[in-house]
Amino acid sequence: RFVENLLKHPTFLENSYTTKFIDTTPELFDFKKRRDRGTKVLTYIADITVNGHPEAKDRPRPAEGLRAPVIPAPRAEKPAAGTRNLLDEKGPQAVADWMKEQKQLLLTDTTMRDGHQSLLATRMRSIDMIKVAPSYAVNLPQLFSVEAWGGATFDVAYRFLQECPWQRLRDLRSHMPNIMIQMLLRGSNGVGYTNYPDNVVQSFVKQAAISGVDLFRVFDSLNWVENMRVAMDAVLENNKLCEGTICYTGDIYDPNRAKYDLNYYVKMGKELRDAGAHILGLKDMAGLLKPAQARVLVKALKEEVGLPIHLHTHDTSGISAATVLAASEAGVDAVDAAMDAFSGSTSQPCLGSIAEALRNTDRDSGLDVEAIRDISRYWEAVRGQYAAFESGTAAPASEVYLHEMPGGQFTNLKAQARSMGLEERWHEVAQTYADVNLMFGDIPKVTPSSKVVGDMALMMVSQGLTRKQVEDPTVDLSFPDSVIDMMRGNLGQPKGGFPANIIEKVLKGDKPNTERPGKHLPPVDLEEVRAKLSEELEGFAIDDEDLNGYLMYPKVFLDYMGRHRMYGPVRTLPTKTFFYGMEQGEEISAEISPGKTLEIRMQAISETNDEGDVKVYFELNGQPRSVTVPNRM
Ligand code: PYR
Repeated sequence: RFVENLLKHPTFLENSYTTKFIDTTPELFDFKKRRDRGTKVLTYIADITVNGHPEAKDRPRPAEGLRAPVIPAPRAEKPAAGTRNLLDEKGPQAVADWMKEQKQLLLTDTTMRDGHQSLLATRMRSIDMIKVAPSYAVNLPQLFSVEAWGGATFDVAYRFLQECPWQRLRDLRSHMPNIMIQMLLRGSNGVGYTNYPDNVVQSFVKQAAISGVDLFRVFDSLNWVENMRVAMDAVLENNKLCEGTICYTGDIYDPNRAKYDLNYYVKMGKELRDAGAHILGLKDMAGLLKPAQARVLVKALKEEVGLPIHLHTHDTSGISAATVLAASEAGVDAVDAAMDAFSGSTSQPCLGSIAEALRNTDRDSGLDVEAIRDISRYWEAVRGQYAAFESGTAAPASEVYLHEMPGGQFTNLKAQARSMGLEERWHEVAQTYADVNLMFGDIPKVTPSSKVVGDMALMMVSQGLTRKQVEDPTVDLSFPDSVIDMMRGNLGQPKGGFPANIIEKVLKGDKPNTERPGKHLPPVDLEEVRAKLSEELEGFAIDDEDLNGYLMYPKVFLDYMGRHRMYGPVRTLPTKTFFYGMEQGEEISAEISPGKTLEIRMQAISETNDEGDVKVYFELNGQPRSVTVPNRM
């Protein structure tokens, strides 16, 4: 009865238990028998069918009669050699040299990382990516890279999708062996929101390289190169491509934002080159880079830094394709775009349209535009299944030039505002976000600094505070933890530091650390952590992927493991089943491991009994099975 007891326990219902909780709650263990994976998966389906998925149940549902995603037919017999082959055969410097020799504009597809991070709150499941990966390999081998890992996808996989992010990476790697897989790495913040000890960052990068990342886009949320070196060195040590990245903010033409002038970016570009970057990334995370400025900036960076340049932007304003085309004319080497169905709005500009715009010009991407459309049709049907996570942003918005929120944060912050009852006051949140930025000294805003600005803005709007009041030394305030942490120097330093008045107010006289945060963090004893974790998980063998996942997000990882023990490999379920359960008479199949497929038919659901339980009847591979779950509705 372990599962039933656990399902009923109030802490489980809050989705906040860990395996420690299981250890310290022995009443759950009066049923010890190990259950098979089939039963675990049926338990999950039964629970979601009866009670709904907590993330999806009060949100819009997918349209009735939604067409199933169709995997595009192969257009060649086997995958042609691509950038991954070049990297493996000749090494990272050869890829960078090759980039500079190309006439065509190289394109990265971001659909599997930033596309859904920016449009669907990062909720895309691995199965939807892995199914189409072979089509990329065969039909679009000329893609420069596929951004498919890192950023927010890492913790969201564990936290909300009940799947292992490392397994996603390995599966994509094996299904798409010829195209480079690219990840977004937040420098010393890894794929988290805080600075990690140097050896944790090094260990994470090494594991990511082993599991399948070829190109690491490394940035720092305050554009502090000093805080990027550990991560960049680790990439170089693992013989992978290091894309040292500038985060673009402000406007190089705006005299009021003179801090972020052309010289600022050129200087940073040179620092990154000198730190060993193979490629210079230009990450316009909010979509602020305007076409004319892109032309000037790209030209200057190309001439003065000398590295190939890879541009990333967002279409929140609606004019990012113009920026991309201007950058292309100025000689940018590679740009990010998202497959048509996952482009526009807070995501990247449209890959198919960029390829079309350049067709028959000297920068023709060489991609098969029909293959792009095939794949985009697949993504269109996939996107429809995630209606619950759409933000409802209906039109481009020039307001982005006021608030400067990153595309990956915009929809999350809006959801946070909604949950605090501030949805109707969104434009106030936007203005306050801009005020907070200036109050903090005008900083780049990208994970995690963007979260700090967002936390402060939401606090000010909800408490009716103005910038003047916050800055007033006579007004006593308690600041969000993230603000205190940043002012202590734990995310590093922006150009010129944080303003003295705000440090004084937030830290109440304490002195901040202005050195690199990692310098003061002692190394973690990795083997000791592994042994303790294994003990906590009752002897479960902790491999390097699990260890690195735990080091990034200890509690999130333990919660994931606890649920995994109960629900088994639910990542193999179709997306509709994962979020909505099954209907009576419906049949699905799930390949839980290579060659082992569960054929599941849902037969019936009983009435709720006196104990509040419901019995759900299935056929599993032809055999009748039933599962009892509590009715919590
Ligand atoms: C991330 O770090 O997740 C961004 O998308 C910037």
